[in-house]
Amino acid sequence: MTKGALALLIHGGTDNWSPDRWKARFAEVCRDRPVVLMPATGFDPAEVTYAAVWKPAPGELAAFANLKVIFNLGAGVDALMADPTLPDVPLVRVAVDDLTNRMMEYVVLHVLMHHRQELYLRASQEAKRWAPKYQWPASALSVGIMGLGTLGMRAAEMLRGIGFRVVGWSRSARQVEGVECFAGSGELEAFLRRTDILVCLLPLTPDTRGILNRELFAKLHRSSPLGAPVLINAGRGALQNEADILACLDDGTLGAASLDVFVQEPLPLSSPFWSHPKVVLTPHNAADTDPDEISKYVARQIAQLEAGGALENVVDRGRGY
Ligand code: NDP
Ligand code: OXD
Repeated sequence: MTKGALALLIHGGTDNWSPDRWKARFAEVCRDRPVVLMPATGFDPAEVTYAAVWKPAPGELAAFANLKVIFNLGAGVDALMADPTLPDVPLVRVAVDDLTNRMMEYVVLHVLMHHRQELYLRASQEAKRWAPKYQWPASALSVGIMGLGTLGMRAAEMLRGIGFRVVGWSRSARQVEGVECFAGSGELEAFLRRTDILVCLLPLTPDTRGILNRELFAKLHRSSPLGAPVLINAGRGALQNEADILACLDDGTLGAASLDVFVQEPLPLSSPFWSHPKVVLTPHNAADTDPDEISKYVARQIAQLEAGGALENVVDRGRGY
């Protein structure tokens, strides 16, 4: 008996979202079932039991009447949650070491970049200026991680290993060795007061949209060797109020920012972020989703489910992540 088809719906645009590459990978790891790259003709949508997706168009998934599971090919499910016609079947997100470690690399790179005064040093080199400044140790700074989930936990562990003081904030209370943990809106201010470098790894939900704003930046710790607190956002662009970030960089409420995500992506050419001297900008590539790793992860979960096991990393739709 032919197994139910897996439909691939990928609207990404960048290199690692090449639909043909994903199709080739899935055809290899799901040899026992048809893999259909959408849009396609000449097949019956009722034969689709699994969908593997990245930013499908709203309504696209509703065409599959016998869908059993949706596999989001990234960690963040905000684009899917915005689709009011999203079929009411389990929605699985990515949580794999490959992606987690890529994000850890990004966070460590950017925390170290600000800690080691790289913006100042590159500007000095540009100006051929030999002007060393005192370099404090990592233990002089406290890194605050918003979102102590799969990605935040790994980053926290690594930063602690380097010697930074690490504090974390999540929705529910957590206990992490060596990390001072805060939870919920009631403890947000206490968390911010202890934070010199703020790393945002939150999912985008109705509760977190716009959370990175002036009111929040004003509560960050202000008397570290950095002079002013630093923001690093690799969560989602809509977590941040971009006008507030620019104004806070300009008036010194923030000392610098590393931004991987933006309200509008690709970032419009007219954005002041492109040339802002206090901004280190990357094009939403903090942690790429690797087709080899993720297709294997999806195929493993399907095999597990069909053998009577449970799905892993199922999104709680009530929470939105
Ligand atoms: P997880 O679901 O594992 O973790 C989310 C964390 O955020 C949890 O600790 C959760 O709290 C916390 N959280 C959620 N809502 C709130 C809230 N209202 N108040 C306080 N804390 C909250 O997600 P991941 O770590 O896997 O991924 C995080 C995000 O990173 C993704 O959603 C995505 O947007 C982004 N991302 C960006 C990438 C990039 O390349 N820039 C790549 C991959 C992901 P609790 O522990 O209590 O549940
Ligand atoms: C993700 C992303 O959510 O790539 O995985 O942003």
